[in-house]
Amino acid sequence: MKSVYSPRHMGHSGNVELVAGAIVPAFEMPSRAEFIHERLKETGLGPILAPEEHDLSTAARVHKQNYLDFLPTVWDRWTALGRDGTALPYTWPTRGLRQDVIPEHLDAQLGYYSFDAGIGFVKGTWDAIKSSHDVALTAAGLVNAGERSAFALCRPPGHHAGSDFMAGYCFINNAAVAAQWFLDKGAKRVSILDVDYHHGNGTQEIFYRRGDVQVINLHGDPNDEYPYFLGFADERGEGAGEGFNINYPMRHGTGWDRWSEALEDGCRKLADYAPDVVVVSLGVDTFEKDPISKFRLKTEHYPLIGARIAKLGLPTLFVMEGGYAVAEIAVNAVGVLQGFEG
Ligand code: SP5
Ligand code: ZN
Repeated sequence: MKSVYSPRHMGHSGNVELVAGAIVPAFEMPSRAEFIHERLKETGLGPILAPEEHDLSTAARVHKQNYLDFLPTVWDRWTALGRDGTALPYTWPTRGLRQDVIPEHLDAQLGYYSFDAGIGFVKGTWDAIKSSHDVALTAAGLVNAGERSAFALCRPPGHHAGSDFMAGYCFINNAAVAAQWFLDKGAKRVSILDVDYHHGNGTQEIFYRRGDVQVINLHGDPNDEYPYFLGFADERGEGAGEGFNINYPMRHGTGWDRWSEALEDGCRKLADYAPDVVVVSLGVDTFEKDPISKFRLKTEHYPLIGARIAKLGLPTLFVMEGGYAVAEIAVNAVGVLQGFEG
């Protein structure tokens, strides 16, 4: 399997996030992608390619233009206010506040375009976001050109980012952009299978009213877990999208037996939909030792995930999402890919 990787993710480093009342170094850090990159080389999974530049025209079909225009401005505007450190929001427009007016001040825009404080910007953040987007589309191009599969080693991840908001370490929704790109290249239907520990709320929101993208999510029950406000089993899509959004929320402590049943059911529904291509939002924060998650998958289970996805017999793009037990995520993420290869 070919992979796509860019060292430009590394400029997105040294940022902080708000966890349990404390500002701490962000769990989403450069070593995550570096460990996976090393593991790809070590295992000889296949060639590792550099991304080609892509413009944001496909991204603009799943994100709002004003949101895409905002992202590259954040760091320069933050420093123009005489600040350094990490650019983070501190106020959000909830019910009862104006949401129809796009505010002017950077602090207000940071809140307007996010729903949490897990999206810290530093100097290299926009360049990393853009490179991650390019990595996803370059890997999508490999699949479109006839490869059975490809791996987009995206960092930052994407699945919490919605049409006009960032959250949970995510800015551009790489998997959603890739799915849209496949459709624009002639695919009639695309399935997104999201196996990250957290619900892919952004992906769900983007495609909720559409029938051309099926979205299947296996994740921590929002009663227990971030993002809390979406990801319940009764969210099935609306209008043309009715029935094409499928959620498998699972409680803290879920292990392979229960999780793999959900994967099996999701894969059956995916096969029934008969998409032209599958995009896997590949998070490995389901791992028992993940520092921010509460499922109990073991290293031996990750190749089984890949093998089940391979059984679908469909062209497959793997897009990296979460996973935070830094050294082990590499073995687990590449384990999924090795299991796919058989
Ligand atoms: C892409 C992705 O996996 N994003 C995850 C964002 C999770 N943000 C909420 C983190 C809450 C951490 N709380 C656990 C405390 C650990 N001591
Ligand atoms: Zn996650």
